Amino acid sequence: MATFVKLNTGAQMPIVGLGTWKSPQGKVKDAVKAAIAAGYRHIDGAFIYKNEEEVGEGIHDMINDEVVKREDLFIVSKLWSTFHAKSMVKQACEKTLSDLKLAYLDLYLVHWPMGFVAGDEAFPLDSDGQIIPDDSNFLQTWEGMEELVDAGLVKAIGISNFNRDQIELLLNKPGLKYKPANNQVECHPFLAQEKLIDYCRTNGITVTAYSPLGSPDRPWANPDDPTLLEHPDIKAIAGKYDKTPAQILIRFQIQRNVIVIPKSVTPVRIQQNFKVFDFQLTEEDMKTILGLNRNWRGCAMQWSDKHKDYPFHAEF
Ligand code: NAP
Ligand code: SBI
Repeated sequence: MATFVKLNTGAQMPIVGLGTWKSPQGKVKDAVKAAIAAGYRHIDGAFIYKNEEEVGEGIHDMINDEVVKREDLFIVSKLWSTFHAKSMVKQACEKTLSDLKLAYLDLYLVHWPMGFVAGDEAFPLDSDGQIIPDDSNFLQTWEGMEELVDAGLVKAIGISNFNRDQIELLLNKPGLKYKPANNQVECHPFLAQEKLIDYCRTNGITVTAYSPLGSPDRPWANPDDPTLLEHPDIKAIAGKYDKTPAQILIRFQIQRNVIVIPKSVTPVRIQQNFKVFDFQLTEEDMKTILGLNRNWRGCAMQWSDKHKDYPFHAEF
């Protein structure tokens, strides 16, 4: 039986969702359908993944086949960084809604705290290979996000890749109308995020763990990088429960009440990654897993590390 995490809006967010970054067109529609058939009710997407039309087709096929109702799904998308000007937020959200063919999103996140110069380039780079910033700041962007709630386009708004100081700035914004409901950050045993999770929780902000399996298909993976799915401690715990390493990594987040969004386009893995509600890790297992932390990031966005709002210079 799947479980939910309650947002500060009162809505219930399914604790396991399907990730869709790198899920190619031609495969992502079937992945979404396989996920909904397996019991997933939460799909994580973004404009930048360039596959929202097909994600929408998968959702609509399942609604039309009466497998699920729209109101029982929890659909997440994200505002890309080239749309941070307050005047651009609504059009960006409307593009996502039109691609998905939905009337509303359950949760819309500011994908990164950094604004990039607006234009056709999603990653506008200067001659040194660094991101060209815009002149926005995320407090203005947030006002645009708040307007989406008032216009009924989104049920809840949140943030992604924000560090503690950035969240604090947002929470202390004069005239703040809606607090962020969720912060989506990279999180897995090599980047356990205990301090950031604690801070978010204290402030009523739920946390979603992205790249929960260590993102083995990230485009910049290096053969020397550590691999979570093959770590001997994770494999040993998996053996003890007759589960797979991926199931252990997903269950680890569920037991900390952290929402988790493993990506797969492989039907048997999609099914397997949802079979995580029929066993429980012991406190000792949880401690062993937390002991693997090494502050390693798979998604460091190094090409924007000179941006004034780059989030990962801070400790957390
Ligand atoms: P991930 O979910 O950690 O890993 C995905 C990889 O693991 C794929 O190669 C997948 O292969 C493989 N995999 C899935 N299930 C498996 C299993 N049971 N056994 C073995 N391998 C398995 O990586 P991610 O895509 O980076 O993160 C998940 C989602 O988080 C993304 O898709 C996206 O929705 C979100 N995300 C958000 C941000 C952000 O900035 N907010 C950044 C990164 C990710 P196959 O697909 O080939 O099966
Ligand atoms: C992309 F579509 C392209 C690059 C890229 O790098 C950072 C991580 C990220 C992102 O911003 N959100 C993701 O899910 N992956 C990404 C996405």
